[in-house]
Amino acid sequence: MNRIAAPELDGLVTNLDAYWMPFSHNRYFKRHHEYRLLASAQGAYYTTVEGQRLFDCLSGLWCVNLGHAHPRIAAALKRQFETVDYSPAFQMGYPETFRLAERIAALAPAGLDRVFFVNSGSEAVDTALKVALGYHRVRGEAGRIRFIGRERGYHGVGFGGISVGGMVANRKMFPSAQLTGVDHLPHTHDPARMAFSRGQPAWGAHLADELARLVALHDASTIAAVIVEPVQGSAGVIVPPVGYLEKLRELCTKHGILLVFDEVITGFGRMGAAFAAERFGVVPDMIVFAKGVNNGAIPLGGVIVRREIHDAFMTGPEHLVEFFHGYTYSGHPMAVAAAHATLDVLAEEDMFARARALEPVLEEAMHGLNGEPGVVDVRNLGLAAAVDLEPFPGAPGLRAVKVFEQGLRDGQLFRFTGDTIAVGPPFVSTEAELGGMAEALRKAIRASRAS
Ligand code: PXG
Ligand code: PLP
Repeated sequence: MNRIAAPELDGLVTNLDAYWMPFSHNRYFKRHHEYRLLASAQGAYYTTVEGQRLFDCLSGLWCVNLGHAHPRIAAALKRQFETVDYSPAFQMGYPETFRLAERIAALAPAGLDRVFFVNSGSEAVDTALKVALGYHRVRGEAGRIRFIGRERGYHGVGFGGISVGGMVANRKMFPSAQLTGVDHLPHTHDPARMAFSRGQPAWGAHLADELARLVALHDASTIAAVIVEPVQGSAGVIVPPVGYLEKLRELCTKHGILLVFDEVITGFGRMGAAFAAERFGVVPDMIVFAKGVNNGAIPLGGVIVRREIHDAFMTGPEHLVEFFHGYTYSGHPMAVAAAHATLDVLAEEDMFARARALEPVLEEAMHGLNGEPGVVDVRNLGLAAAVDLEPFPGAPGLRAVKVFEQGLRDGQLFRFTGDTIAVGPPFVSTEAELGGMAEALRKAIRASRAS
C-alpha cells in the first residue's frame, strides 16, 4: 500500500492504490508523490498539499490559458448550473450552444463555419475522420478511405487518433486495432539542420513532397484526408519549416484530399492568433479543437468544418438524421458556458495580442539555455517552447525526471516527455515569471545527475 505522508490529507485519502493514473509512471508516483498532489489553483499557480507553490509552466496540460479560477468563468459556471445543468444533445437544443458555434465560426478562417461539439480532443479527431469518410461517400467517392497522418503526431488516444498519430509508444501495444489504410508523412524535426531555430526553421519545406510520393503510391482516389498538427505539441513543440504547410495545402487541393489541422493545442491563442491556420495563412478544410476553447474548465472539444463539407451531408428526407454520430455530452451547457466566458475574456482583454507580445520574451528566455550542458535543442513558436536534453547513457527519460523534480523543489511545474521539457505558460504570465521559469530550468538542468 502506498500510504500518504501528507498530514493535510489525513482523513481524505489513505492510500493511492485504487486510482490507475493516465499516462503516468504509476508505481514511481505512488512512492514519490512529494509536491505532486495539488490542493488548490489560482491564476498561474498551483499549491500542493504540502503548501508548495508551483508556477504552471504548461497551463495545466496546454489548456488553462487564462490562469486558474478565473472569476468570469467561475461566475458563468455557477449561473449555468442553476439555469440549465444538462440538456439532451440529440433532437433537442440549447440556444447558448448554437451561439457558441456561431462565435467559434466567426473566429475561424473564412469558409469554415459549421461546428460539431464533442468532449475532448480525442473525440474531436475521431469525429473529423468520420466526417472525412462520410463526405467522400455522400459525394460518390466511397473509395477514399485512407488517412495520412505524420510521424510523431499526437491525435489523442481513440483508435482513430492512435492510427493516424505517430507516437510509437501509444500505438505498439494495440497493433491489431489500427485503422486500415493509414500512412504517415515523415516528421519535420532534423536537429542536424535546424537545432536552435527561433520560430519556423528555414530548412525542410521539401518534406511535404513526401505527400506527393504517398499520393502516387496509393492513388489520390483512395485518400480521404491528411491530418497534421500545424505545430506538433506533444512531440515537443516541433515547428513546421517555412513553406511546409503551404505545400501540404497545395497538394491536398490538387488531389481532392481534405486537409485537417489538429489545433487542440494551437487553437484559441497559443500561437498568438485565434488559430495556427491564421498565423500561418494556410486554410485547412477542418479544424479540430479542444482544451483552450473553455480554459480547460469543463471537457469540451469540437470540429470546425468547411461549409461545403457540412452541406454535402444535408441530403435525403429532412426528417431523417444526416450524420449518425454524437456524444451524450456534445455541447454540454456547462462546457458551453465556460467557453462563452473564455471567449469574452480572450476578446475583451486582447489576449491573442498579449500572447504575441510575450512570444519574444519566451523565445529569448528559452534560447538563453543554448550552451548549457546537455541541452541539444531549443525550439519555440507562439507561447510554446521545448528543450531537448541529451539522455543519460543507458537511461533514456531519467534526465528529464530529475529536471522535473528539481523544478518542483524550486516552485516550477515543468512538463516532461522522454528527455524533452516543454513549456506553454498561461497568457496571463508576466515577463518576470517567464524569466524565472527559464532560470529555474537552467538551474535544474545544471543540477541533473545520472545517479
Ligand atoms: N490532438 C492534439 C493535437 C493534442 O495535443 C489531443 C488531440 C487529444 O486531446 P484529449 O482531450 O483527448 O486529451 C491532444 C491532447 C502534453 C499533452 O503534455 C498533450 C495533450 C494531452 C495531454 C498532455 O503535451 N494533447
Ligand atoms: N455505452 C453505453 C452503454 C451507452 O448507453 C452510451 C451512451 O448512451 C455510451 C457508451 C456512449 O457514451 P457517450 O455518449 O457519453 O460517449
